[in-house]
Amino acid sequence: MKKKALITGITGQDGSYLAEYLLGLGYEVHGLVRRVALEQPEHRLSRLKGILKQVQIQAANLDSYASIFHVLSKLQFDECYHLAAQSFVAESFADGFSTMATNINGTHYVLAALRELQPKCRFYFAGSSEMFGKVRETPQLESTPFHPRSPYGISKVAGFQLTMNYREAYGMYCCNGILFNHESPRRGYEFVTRKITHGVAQIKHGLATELRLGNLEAKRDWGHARDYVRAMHLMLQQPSPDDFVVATGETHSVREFCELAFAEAGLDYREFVKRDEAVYRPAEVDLLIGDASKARQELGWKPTVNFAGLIKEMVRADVELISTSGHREPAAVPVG
Ligand code: GDR
Repeated sequence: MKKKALITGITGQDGSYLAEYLLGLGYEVHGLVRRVALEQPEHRLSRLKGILKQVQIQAANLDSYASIFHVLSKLQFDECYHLAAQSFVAESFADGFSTMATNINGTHYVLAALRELQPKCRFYFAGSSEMFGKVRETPQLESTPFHPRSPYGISKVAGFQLTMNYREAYGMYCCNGILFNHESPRRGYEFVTRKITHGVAQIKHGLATELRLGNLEAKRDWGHARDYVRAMHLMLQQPSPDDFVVATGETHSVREFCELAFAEAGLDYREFVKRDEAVYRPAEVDLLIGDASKARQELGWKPTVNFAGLIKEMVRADVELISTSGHREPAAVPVG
């Protein structure tokens, strides 16, 4: 019998890589997609274009318990990967209420509907290194206390606690991944890595003359999304549920990312990067670096792409994208 998986957020970067990975393992893959997204399939489902015929799309909205309940009452799943969220930290400062509502209630609705209808389904929650925020120790690991610095970080702490509570209160198999930043050519244009690699490609093709960025000194532990979805799957294959940090164990500044990304295109970032006060955050997370020893030991997981390899892949993909499509503007409105 084929295993059946449900992915919320299947249209996003992680959802698309995870769907491909699970299909490769022989899973039947279903994805929850908002009905409005189905009205613009070329744009909203673009990351799934290679596998659209193999995945089954279910219309539901994270803001509606009834719509989630409806999908879970029709189909039985072995595994549920809850990736859907408002995931842009800067936007969570602009509208904390909707970030909180979607991220906290959405997680609660999925957990509550699973408990009611299929408590044996294994559940993965996409926790985040943003939960560590103003870090209490370095590097950060599973036992590091949380100190979130944004409404987004707070919403992820709440989702993490809900997931833990369903595990402890109802004996459900619920896991939290604490994923550090993970990127790829499929990253949304609003995140700093893609904003930089897309900016480099535009400058290289003569379509832009500068790139406006905020805090260049922030440091992140950046891995490749394709590596990180393997860890999500591994978490749900263990004898008992647990929480795991997923990270590379290396940290680099936004400035270093710029330096390597521009150099990949034969450019010097100092000539093009301009400071933009508007993109600074009211409260910043200055330094993140993860210790994924537990995932390495207990899951047998390790990353395969390093910082330089990630940047090279992203810059080449963006330069190529503009050459082949004449693509002048990001597919999404760039904010932040
Ligand atoms: P982050 O990712 O907030 O770490 O969360 P992001 O790429 O948005 O920011 C990383 C750092 O870069 C600095 N920065 C800028 N950021 C953006 N977006 N745009 C800019 O112009 C810019 N200039 C400097 C930021 O201040 C920040 O310090 C990501 C998201 O994917 C979350 O959903 C996820 O949970 C965490 O990673 C792990």
